[in-house]
Amino acid sequence: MSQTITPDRAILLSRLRELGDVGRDTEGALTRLAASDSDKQGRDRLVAWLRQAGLEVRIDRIGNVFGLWQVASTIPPLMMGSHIDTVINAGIYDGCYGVLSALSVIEAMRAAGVTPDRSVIVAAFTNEEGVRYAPDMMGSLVYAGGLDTGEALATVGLDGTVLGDELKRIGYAGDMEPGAIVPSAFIEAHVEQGPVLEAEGRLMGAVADLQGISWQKITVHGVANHAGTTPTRLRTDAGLAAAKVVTFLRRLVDNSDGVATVGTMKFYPNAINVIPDKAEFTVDLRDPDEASLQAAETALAAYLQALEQSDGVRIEAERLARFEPVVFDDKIVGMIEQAARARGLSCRRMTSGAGHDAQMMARLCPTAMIFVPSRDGISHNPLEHTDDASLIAGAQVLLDVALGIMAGGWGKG
Ligand code: HGY
Ligand code: MN
Ligand code: MN
Repeated sequence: MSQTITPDRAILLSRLRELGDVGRDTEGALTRLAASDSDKQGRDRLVAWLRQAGLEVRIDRIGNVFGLWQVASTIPPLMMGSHIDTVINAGIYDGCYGVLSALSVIEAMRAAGVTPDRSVIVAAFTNEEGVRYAPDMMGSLVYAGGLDTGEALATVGLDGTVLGDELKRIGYAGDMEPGAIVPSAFIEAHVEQGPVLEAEGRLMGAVADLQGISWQKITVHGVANHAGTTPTRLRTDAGLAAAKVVTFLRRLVDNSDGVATVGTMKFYPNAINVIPDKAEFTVDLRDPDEASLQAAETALAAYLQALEQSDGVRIEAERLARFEPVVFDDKIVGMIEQAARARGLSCRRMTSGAGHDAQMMARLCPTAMIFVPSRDGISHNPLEHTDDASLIAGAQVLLDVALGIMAGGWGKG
């Protein structure tokens, strides 16, 4: 165990807060959607820190940012990281903690004169949140070969922009081929974003697996009509049909391990005295079990069909993202548990409810995640918070695991 080497607490915490202020609007809400101006500002800040740390900065064609500590070695690099794009009105820890703790680990190693047996890389993947451009985890999905780069760059966003054009506009359309560097291992530190660790009084999570994700966009077509003159029995109300789907989904998951979320909904023409002739909304289904997730998708499709009959509406469903559950590398998960316990930190194995870049990197190399507790389990919300001691402890465990991977000759082939 590395008794002497510890990440610089003050620098990690101040960078988290500094990056957390990049992209705040006049009301103080933090939003750094992928490839937006505020994402550019965040990326520029990160690149400056990477350069200050003496790392070589590379950008790949999907805009993923890498800081490389290059070491001559036949062993593939160790990569750590996450993302710095955010949802709308976000907290400051989701993603950024994983990137900045990885940077703090590299800086601590270099300051301690560590001679790594391989290159060490910090990664910040493009568009992990998928709010502006679907699917989520897009940059790491492309990096891991799960989505063609050209197809990803051609993605049209909610605002009608094209991702590739936006990456060019913000100066992050790089030339490195995604996937060019296949790591010997990838580790992502992240805030839990859920209630488990805090509820159990645990300080660290060794993430053993991650649940499956299904995103769809549903469009319901009805008939616009006068809100006052149209008798109920003569209505073809797209808004009512959409509302029925929302309550159906809640009933569907009530007695299951899965969850369902309708996070966006738009009515057209969106006027107080017009029966909506169109409703557009998204459905986010998650389940740790693939068969249950498929069953939920099938039940939803059947319900939509029945709704077309009962309500006389026409319904279209478009798939936006679909990722099966992922199991992380058992050995690295074990190393995380060991490192936590060696530091006297209570730790438990757990499933990630959220999607992460690690689930994509697991397609490329042995991968695992470290969770630190989220206060009240809140995330994707400005109230998102993790106490300083946990943030530092998680970075310490990341450092210890990174050193352990190298000391153990992991990936030597
Ligand atoms: O959707 C997710 O779980 C992640 O925050 N992108
Ligand atoms: Mn995240
Ligand atoms: Mn997130």
